[in-house]
Amino acid sequence: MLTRIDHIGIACFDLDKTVEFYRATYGFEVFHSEVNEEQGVREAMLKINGTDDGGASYLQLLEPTREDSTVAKWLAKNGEGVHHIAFGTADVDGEAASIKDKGVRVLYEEPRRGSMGSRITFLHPKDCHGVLTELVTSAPVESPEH
Ligand code: CMX
Ligand code: CO
Repeated sequence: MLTRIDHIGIACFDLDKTVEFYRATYGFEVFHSEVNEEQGVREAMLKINGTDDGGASYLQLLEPTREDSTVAKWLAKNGEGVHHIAFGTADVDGEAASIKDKGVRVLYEEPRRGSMGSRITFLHPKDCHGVLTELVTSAPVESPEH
């Protein structure tokens, strides 16, 4: 089951300036930031709200780290804007398999590493009415140390 909008991915040329726009305009703060070399992005996650499945919904601001990355290619063609949407699920493997059975191309054989230790895969935008769609299973929340 897909149980939340996990995030909306927004491609930008300058991550720091875009983070500042979201802070100054809406008051959203950076919840987490990291570089994902495999995906070729530097990213900031802005937490918007918690969700009733125990997860949360974020904006994911993405700046490319190299010219051959998917986001750099997309920015060169389209300019800044909404790049993908991501649905959250407790079972990314099962969801990817059942969506694949429906004839939608799943881009990865096995889920890869996403933000904050999550496991992610993508569905081809041409099979999803023009929307690049990501599936996410968040990393388990670590229990506080006693
Ligand atoms: N949204 C909608 N359509 C898109 C798209 C997007 N983000 N990216 C590409 N397309 C469309 C293009 O417009 C193009 O359509 P036309 O043929 O009609 O012009 C078609 O898909 C092929 O595009 P392309 O520019 O040739 O790009 P590629 O086929 O090389 O790559 C894709 C497209 C989806 C396979 C690639 O972007 C990909 O593997 N994406 C998944 C990984 C990713 O996006 N990582 C960054 C985010 C990481 C994260 O969220 O953590
Ligand atoms: Co994403």
